[in-house]
Amino acid sequence: MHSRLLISLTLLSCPALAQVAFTDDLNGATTGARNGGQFVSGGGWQAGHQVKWDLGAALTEGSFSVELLNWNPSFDSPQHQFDKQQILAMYEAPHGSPHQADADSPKTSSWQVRTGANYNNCFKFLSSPAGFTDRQETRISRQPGELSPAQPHTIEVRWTRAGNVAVFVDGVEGVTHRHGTALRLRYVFIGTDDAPGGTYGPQAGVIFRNVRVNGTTAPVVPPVDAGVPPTPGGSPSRFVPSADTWTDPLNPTAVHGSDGDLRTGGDGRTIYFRFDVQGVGQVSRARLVLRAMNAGGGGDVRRVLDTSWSETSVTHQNRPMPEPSVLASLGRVEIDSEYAFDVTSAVRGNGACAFAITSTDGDGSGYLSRESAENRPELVVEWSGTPGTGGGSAGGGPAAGGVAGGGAAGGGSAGGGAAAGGAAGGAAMGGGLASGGGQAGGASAPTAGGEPAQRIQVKGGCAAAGGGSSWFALVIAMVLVTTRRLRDSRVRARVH
Ligand SMILES: [Ca+2]
Repeated sequence: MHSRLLISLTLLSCPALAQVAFTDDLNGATTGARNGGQFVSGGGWQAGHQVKWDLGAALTEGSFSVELLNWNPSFDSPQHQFDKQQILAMYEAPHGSPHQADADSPKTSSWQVRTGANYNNCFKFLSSPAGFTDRQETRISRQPGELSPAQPHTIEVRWTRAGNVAVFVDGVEGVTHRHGTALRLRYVFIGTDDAPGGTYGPQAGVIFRNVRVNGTTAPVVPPVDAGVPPTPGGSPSRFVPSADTWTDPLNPTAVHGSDGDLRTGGDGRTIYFRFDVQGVGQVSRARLVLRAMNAGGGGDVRRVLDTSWSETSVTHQNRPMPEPSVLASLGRVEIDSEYAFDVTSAVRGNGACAFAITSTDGDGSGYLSRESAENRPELVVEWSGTPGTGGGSAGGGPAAGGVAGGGAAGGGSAGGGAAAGGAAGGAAMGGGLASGGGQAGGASAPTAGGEPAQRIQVKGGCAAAGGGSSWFALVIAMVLVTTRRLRDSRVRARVH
């Protein structure tokens, strides 16, 4: 153990880069997002489903280790309920699926350890810094009974800036893959993978404990300070949050302002954003654009009048309370897809504005934060007229119609019938992503501004808040931008 630790420390010494360390004993609690499974007496977590961690930044060099109890990867093990079963993995992107990593554009890094009756007598190790074209797979065999399920076994993976990645079992090297470029790894998964349709379930009976990740990250994440100047040249102006965080009633004093992802859910987790809008004129439309990092209920967005809070101190106990009225809602969101809440009625001009997202969905959901290296949250403000300096966020009263309705700059009416749009969007989310295939072709349209992604307008438009139910009277706009390119079914078939 000590020799391996020494090797890791030597490997990682690089004074010019930031050190990142992550540990989780999985002893009755986890710092990761646990979805199913259970903790066992004596320490450890057993699938169920999955535990996922976000390291907050991609590691270009590092080591990962985890201890496995009750692990029997022999081909005849009763733990093998299927031909292929997931043990653990790391990904650069927030999804946990090699299928998706292969289809990413630009290509992203991953490694994965999987077992099952298909993999000779032990497990398969897969690594790739750049999708399918650079992936390597090795089936690592051991004699039946050589790995005793009654004993703890340690799986360790080390990757270097030179592009080498190696897997060890109990300190014994299984294989080293040599790639042309270094991996960039950020998200850790144990248990089920996130393949669309749930291709690989967890290996039954394995108990995970003592997860350890050490590493260095290249200085690729730009510093994020308060506010970003508006886009030169006028509308639309795009702002990243000057603050974002989330609060958790299960950890009422926890501060999550530096997290890479923001979480909500039916247990009361609440996401907060604050934007400092500058240099805009007459606002015709404002959208809160977010990248989902796991699937679940998208939630309801409300305005928060208090804009004096700090992401470094907000907790569940001292959180600012949102207004009662819902500005916009999203149904189910899918992983690694982009969504927009229409918040036009709460953005009247320059100044600070804040929002909160809650969800009653037990599954909850999560979005990337401003600390993310890319795909950060944005407030996209369409406006016309002369840029001003005054204004501020929308005052009281649901008088949104007057502001948004005129909307010369694309006022945002969905037209075409919300019912039709909603049906098309539902098909795109459920069918397109769940099947692992492309987007629903009929509903897509080119994105304004020449962005490579496709947008599917589900429903949208602007409406004044009347006296009726806020759920139906207020604006709901939703744009789904999948990052998935249309996939070649041949390539997908080869992934298996
Ligand atoms: Ca933050």
